Amino acid sequence: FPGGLGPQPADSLLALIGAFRADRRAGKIDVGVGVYRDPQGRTPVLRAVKEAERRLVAGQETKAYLGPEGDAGFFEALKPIIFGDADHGARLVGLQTPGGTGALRLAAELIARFNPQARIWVGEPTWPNHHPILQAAGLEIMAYQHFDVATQRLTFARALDALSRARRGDVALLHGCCHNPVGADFDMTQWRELAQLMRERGVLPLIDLAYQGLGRGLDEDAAGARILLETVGEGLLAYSCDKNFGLYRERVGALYALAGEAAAAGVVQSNLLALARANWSMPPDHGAAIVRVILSDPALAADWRTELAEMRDRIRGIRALLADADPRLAPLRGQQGMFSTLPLTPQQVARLRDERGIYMPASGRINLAGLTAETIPTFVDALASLR
Ligand code: PLP
Ligand code: TYF
Repeated sequence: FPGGLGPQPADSLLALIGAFRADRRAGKIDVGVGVYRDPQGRTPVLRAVKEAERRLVAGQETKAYLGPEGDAGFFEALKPIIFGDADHGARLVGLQTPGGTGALRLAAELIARFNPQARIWVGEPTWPNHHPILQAAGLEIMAYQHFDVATQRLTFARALDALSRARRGDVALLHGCCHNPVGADFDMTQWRELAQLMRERGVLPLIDLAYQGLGRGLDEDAAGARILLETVGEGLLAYSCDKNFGLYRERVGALYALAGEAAAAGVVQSNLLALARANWSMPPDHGAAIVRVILSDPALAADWRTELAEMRDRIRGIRALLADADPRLAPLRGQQGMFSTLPLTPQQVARLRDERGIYMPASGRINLAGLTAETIPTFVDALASLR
């Protein structure tokens, strides 16, 4: 191999999976990698998913290629969930992708194609994979502060300030809901203000919607994305079904592109298909087929919504218990989704792991679904012991 290769750091979140498994202490607590867990600590396959899989095994007649766009029925079936009543007609195009990650990567490559000078504005902190994905496509990242961990407050003025410095043709990456890693979402007034500013400045939204339904509800969690697309009139939306359908390893996602006019949408679509072919040719089928089967059967879809609501309610319950247990954790009540980031130093995070068997990334991010009513007192006590 050429000598230019240097070793690369492991993914800090995925590395926690192995470290936690290797720990033999009873009572260890995993608030690391972001998968939903039930009160028994399991990440179960949803009932509707099991049933859809049964139907697929029994009824699927071919495994022949589908094409770079993937499962068109899946792509269509998600539209009302994501976009609600809005009918964008031929202005809305896109394709199935390998997870939300694949959608983000394709979006970044599309941006680099249509505007090589585009800079992408990213609120910090953000999901650790955002930077490498965007950089891999050659985009220049413009970072600004989204949230202050010490005070647990959104720094909305900084977002407005950043976007008012954006150039026409720049892009803003925004978490649609359940911000990873800080749990702090914009309210509707803030979404409208951001959307208006982006419209005025000619800044294109790239919305990362990876947790729809795990915050306040399916429609509520898409409200910000809908406002942005409605107001700006154009945008990209990278979607993941891996959390809200519990399909993680099946890699189920989609990229939606809303163009100003149908003719432009057609050109965008041909570029997306070309980019997909050059990356993965076609996305994996199984997970998207599961989602299509669920959403095209009202009874299965209703059962999925029920289980999704159970997951959401459990996470909200954990937030309330933590907020009640210690006044310093009170801000967590108003945050959304699986994650919050606690104001801990990497040394304190290491102490929690070594002394108490509590696992989280060095950033202090916690996955609230890793806690239960039974483990919360232990967890809160361990936090208190640090001070
Ligand atoms: N975006 C965010 C904010 C995420 O947390 C994740 C998590 O994995 C993704 C995108 C990617 O989702 P997927 O696992 O479907 O690739
Ligand atoms: O942030 C998380 O924990 C989830 C899961 O490379 C994840 O988004 C973490 C790292 C990664 C892929 C998925």
